[in-house]
Amino acid sequence: MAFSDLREWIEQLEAAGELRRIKARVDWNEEIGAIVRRVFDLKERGPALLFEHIKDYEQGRCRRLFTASMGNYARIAMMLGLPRETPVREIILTVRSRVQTPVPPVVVPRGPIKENVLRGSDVRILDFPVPKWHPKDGGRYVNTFCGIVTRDPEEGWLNVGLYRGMVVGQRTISNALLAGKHWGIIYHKYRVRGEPMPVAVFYGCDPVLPFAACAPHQIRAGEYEIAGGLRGAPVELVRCETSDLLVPAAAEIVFEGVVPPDPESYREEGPFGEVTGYYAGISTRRPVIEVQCITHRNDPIYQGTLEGGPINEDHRCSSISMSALAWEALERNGIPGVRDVFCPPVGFATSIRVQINKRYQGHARQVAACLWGLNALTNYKLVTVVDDDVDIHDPDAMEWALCYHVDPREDIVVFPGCPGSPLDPSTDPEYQDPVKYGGGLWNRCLIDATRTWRWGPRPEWDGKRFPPLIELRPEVARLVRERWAEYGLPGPGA
Ligand SMILES: Cc1cc2nc3c(=O)[nH]c(=O)nc-3n(C[C@H](O)[C@H](O)[C@H](O)COP(=O)(O)O)c2cc1C
Ligand SMILES: [Mn+2]
Repeated sequence: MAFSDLREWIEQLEAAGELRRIKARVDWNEEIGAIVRRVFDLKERGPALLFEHIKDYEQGRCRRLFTASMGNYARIAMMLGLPRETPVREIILTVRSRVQTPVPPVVVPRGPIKENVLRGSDVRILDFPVPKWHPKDGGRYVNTFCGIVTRDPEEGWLNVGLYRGMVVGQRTISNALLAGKHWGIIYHKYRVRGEPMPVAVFYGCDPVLPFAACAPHQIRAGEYEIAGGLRGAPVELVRCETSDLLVPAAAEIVFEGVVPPDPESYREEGPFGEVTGYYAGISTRRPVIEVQCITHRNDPIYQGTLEGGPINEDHRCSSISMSALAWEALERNGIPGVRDVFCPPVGFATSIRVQINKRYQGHARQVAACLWGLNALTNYKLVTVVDDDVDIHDPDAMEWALCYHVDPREDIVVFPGCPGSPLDPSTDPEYQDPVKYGGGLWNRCLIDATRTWRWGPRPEWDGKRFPPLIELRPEVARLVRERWAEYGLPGPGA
């Protein structure tokens, strides 16, 4: 089930008909971004992409760019070693259970990542085919689908996160290094000591690694262990050349460097076409990675991704991870009757649907209160709760429940003043100010689309709380199913 490296993953995708090699010459400047946008818009039908002929990179150190491999649920199932047709609910349950059994990484003496070691003037970020993804991006974003490794200087644990970063010089990347994220917490400790923070960025490996790196798992010393759990085998790591950080032994490319503590070193970053489908922010001075050493495999494959909306590949990752996280939290906190949990693959799990076997009138509010109390500060803005006969993966069924189970005055509850995402353009720009609020500020909303218990059972409703649901008599349903072909109607007849 575990993929030893990116190349094995690409091979498997190709064998399954899930990959397209683009041999036509394409421009890194907006053309690749535009192609990926169209491919994500194909939704489940969009393939993974390997660009093999990129303008200005025909002869260079790195000729190829891989992207979009998480662009449908079939490939996320493949990543986990599940059949491609696995229902989304099963994928979520698999991630949920595997995350609970982390597997520690192993350190190995060498790996293909050390095939080439570059220092000094050989260190040139733009030797790699980094796209300008969107027309109004402030520059070429090199860190989009990678793993950024840092180590807590006090406690010693390694963090791997996925954070955007823009090329601002031949050896310099300016980063959205936010205080609340794990590398932000670690960076703060280095700054207090007045020391540079060692950092390593890896590109191209078993896809469970970036998948784990972009979810807010709370286990400290986490993402390598979580990735090990997801793949059912330890991740093999090697030591960096310039620090004691550890990176995947079979990664395609690694940038090693430091983030200086001094705000004088900060450089302008942004704007960036973001996860919301809108450009985020004006250009802001932010901490930089100064790259000191590059290691890479022979004929390396660079990996990146396009943000934007409505759906992109990391939305799919978040949809699975954040559903799994929420489901686990609801049950751990003893909330009864949770039957299904799903964040549609739009945005950063901004909307979540929960299906319950309703036990009491306040049940949906209890679900929402639990989700809003979690550390997932920038997720779950909109919570919709339905009864256990409404399929949360079926948009029509959801709409039906919204239409007829919701009294807007009673069942829509706004919980104001919560932490939220500073990227959300529907909130007052004032509320998006991370300096003032320590992050964004959200008014969150619960739609309780379960059938209400405000009034009691009634005799004309067969003693139930709601009028009788129109359902077929089982024997008639069976008869019609059996005679369907005889009627000459299309489809299997349910
Ligand atoms: C393509 C992509 C870009 C991202 N960029 C950023 C970013 O610039 N800054 C940030 O704080 N989080 C960013 N995230 C979200 C983080 O990956 C996510 O919050 C993750 O949980 C952070 O890891 P941590 O919990 O170890 O800090 C991005 C996610 C993806 C998929
Ligand atoms: Mn982390």
